[in-house]
Amino acid sequence: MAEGSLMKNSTNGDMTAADYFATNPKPASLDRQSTIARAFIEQHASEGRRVALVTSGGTTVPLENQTVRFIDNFSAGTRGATSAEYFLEAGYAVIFLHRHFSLLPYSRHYSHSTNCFLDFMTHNEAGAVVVESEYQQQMAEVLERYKKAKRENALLLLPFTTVNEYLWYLRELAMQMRPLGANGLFYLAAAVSDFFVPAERMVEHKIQSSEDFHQDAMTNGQGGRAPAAHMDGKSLMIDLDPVPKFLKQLVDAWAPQSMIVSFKLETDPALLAKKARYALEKYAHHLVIGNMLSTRKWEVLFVSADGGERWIRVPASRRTKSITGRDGDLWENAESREPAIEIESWIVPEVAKMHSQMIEKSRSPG
Ligand code: PAZ
Repeated sequence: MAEGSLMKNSTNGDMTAADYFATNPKPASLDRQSTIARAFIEQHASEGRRVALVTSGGTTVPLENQTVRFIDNFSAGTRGATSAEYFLEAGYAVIFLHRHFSLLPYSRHYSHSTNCFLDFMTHNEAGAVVVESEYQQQMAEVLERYKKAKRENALLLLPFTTVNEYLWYLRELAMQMRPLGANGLFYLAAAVSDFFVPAERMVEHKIQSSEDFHQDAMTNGQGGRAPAAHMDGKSLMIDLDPVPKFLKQLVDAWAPQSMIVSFKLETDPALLAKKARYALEKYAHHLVIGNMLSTRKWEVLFVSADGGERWIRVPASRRTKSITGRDGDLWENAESREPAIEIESWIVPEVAKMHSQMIEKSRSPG
């Protein structure tokens, strides 16, 4: 997460998952969305289809209850949205739990930050708006895959914004997916904050920066503990609590029969393999996919109990695709530079293969 230097990790004891849900509010939309998810899962379970829960994008950490300010992170949802398409292609039904307004499967091809979707359109001679001829074929292919997913009701989009919404949704969906048994897959690509402001420490109103309008820190908070954010002179002080480790709960209690794939993001290459191994041992799930912030679009590290460690890498010659915009400008920014091969087209079939092996094993125990 990208909380920056104001963040301070509170060390006031570990909160359990049960404490978390007892003290942080359930999202207003959860029950309605849960009913929709149940019907979706039942449909696919009855057809014997595998269901993947793909999480995508970054969670926010609101600093105020009536939220003006929040902490965010870099994730655009590229990994999740791209992977979701490849899971659909591999025959999965996909629940896409994503950050509201982050990239979505299929539409992601046209919502790139440096190319407006209108750049793909033009007027024909009769004045009707049509797709530019140079984009016709690619758009027809994407459209066909999108329509197929819709026809088969194979893609369910569920949005979250805050880390609290994410955690409530994750637990609820894990419970709903239990009847799928080994046919369920969790592919946790979202960038989830490790720190948060618990409800009891959240101030109600916008934090006032002017010393003339400082609230009394203790009276503006909700409960007995000091508010997580307050002004100290001209400085904003933020004191965040650790988010309880939900992966353990997911593996042991919420989805014990499903395949669980987590992602590990690092910026220091010396730490990546070590931290991925650590996560695998600590949570005892099936696969950790490690990636570096700067190279995540062309290399990932698979760490699993059965397969050990292995890199999947797009060859150097296929790491950049020159994308020329309509006005001839070349996208040079590293974030917008897209490899000629989407690495998710290799990641997802590998994950699906491991999932097949796991399902096979679950059918013939011992
Ligand atoms: O969304 P994106 O494509 O820009 O980035 C993907 C990612 C780096 C967030 C994902 O691959 C990942 O590593 N997620 C887990 C992050 C973490 O909590 O360690």
